[in-house]
Amino acid sequence: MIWGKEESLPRAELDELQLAKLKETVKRVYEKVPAYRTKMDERNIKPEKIQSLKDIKELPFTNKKDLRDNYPFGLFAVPKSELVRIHASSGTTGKPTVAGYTRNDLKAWTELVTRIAVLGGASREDTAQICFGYGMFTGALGLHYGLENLGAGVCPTSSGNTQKQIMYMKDFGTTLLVATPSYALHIAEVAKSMGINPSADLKVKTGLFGGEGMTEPMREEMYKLWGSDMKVTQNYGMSELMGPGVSGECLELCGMHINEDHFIPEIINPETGQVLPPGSKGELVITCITKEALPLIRYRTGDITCLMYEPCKCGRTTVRMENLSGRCDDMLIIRGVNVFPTQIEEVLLKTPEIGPHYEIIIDRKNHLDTMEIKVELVDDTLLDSYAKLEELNKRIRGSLKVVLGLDADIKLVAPRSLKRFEGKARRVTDSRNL
Ligand code: DLL
Repeated sequence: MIWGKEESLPRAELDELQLAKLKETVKRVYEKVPAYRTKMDERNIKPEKIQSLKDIKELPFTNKKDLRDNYPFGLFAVPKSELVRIHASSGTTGKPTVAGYTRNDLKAWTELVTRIAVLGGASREDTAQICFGYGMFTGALGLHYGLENLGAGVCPTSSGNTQKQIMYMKDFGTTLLVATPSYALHIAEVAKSMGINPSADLKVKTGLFGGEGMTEPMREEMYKLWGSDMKVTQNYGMSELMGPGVSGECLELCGMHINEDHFIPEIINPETGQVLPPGSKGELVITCITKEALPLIRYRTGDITCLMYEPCKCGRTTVRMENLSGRCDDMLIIRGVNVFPTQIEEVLLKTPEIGPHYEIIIDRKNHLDTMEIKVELVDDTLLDSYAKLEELNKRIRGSLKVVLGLDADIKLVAPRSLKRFEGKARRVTDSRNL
């Protein structure tokens, strides 16, 4: 099933629709948002300059700093009285970034998340458990309304209290799980420690995961724990842009379909700001073309991906974004080498003796960057053999060296000894600037 007719429009029709909405949005922000008017005037761009989709590159970028400088509501294009919901993204430094929604924005958001749920194989027959934290985070309420709109039964269990989550899962016959991928793995692990085999004793057959990346080995880990017949997809979004609902994988698992009738994506070189041709990897930039409250223009997401325009077997014509390689600001520079934590994860999770939990600790000793990676053994069997542990340590180190060109100090730790996360996992500690 395809939920929205706009998901399978011929490209020419989609272009036409995008251009009309882009023109309207640019005119509106120019008239209603002083910060945009100033930026556009500085570049001598009037809304009439936008005559084709290509002209989007004339418009100024927006970034997190613009949102912070205009905290909380300065970039909003409607008066506060029009807002019916406000969310915020915590961020790690400074003020949060704030997102507001009018009644129409909420309607659109709900529809877009329903599309994402359908893409991932959800149906009205599902009993869905939302294990994202309810609160200012957009994940929980976003998925909640999208799934209700589809007609699924929604249990807002929120995050945490994992044993109780599992009790509900069992007693309610939950069939669909919404969580960050790391929390989904943790739930399965706790279930096992309670004597419950997630694939045999629970009914969860669909996982809609998002809010953080899920690499392919991590997806394999999901199949191992939750059952090989589970539909495991991930979806992407950002609070500033809307929350979940920007894009999601279909069951063909070949990238995340972007809801292009609401968002225009571009890929730029993060250093020069230059727009890159289709197929190139770079920073994702998104323009919101239907939002009433917060229509961000050319928002620099900081996320690294590439766009794929070839038709998808699922029948949708919307462009797909490759699963993220990381964020521009996730990129670690270690002894001059650019390293994304996802590259490390790919190597680790291909090693059968270790589980999906790890910690990367970067430091500087005697002016030299050091990288320590703590990885957890899957089970206790290796702990008795020093020789086997040494062999494993060497093997992981060797594989990392091949992929990263860097030497890392590997610490193998006992099963279940590393910290677990109920929301987004934080696996990297960079102590160099502390
Ligand atoms: O994480 C919105 C969301 C919630 C999307 C639930 C999907 C499901 P923020 O808290 O503002 O919003 O964080 C946005 O999270 O820029 C990415 O770096 C990261 N992120 C979100 N989804 C994915 C994903 C929500 N599927 C930031 N893969 C984004 C990789 C993701 N990273």
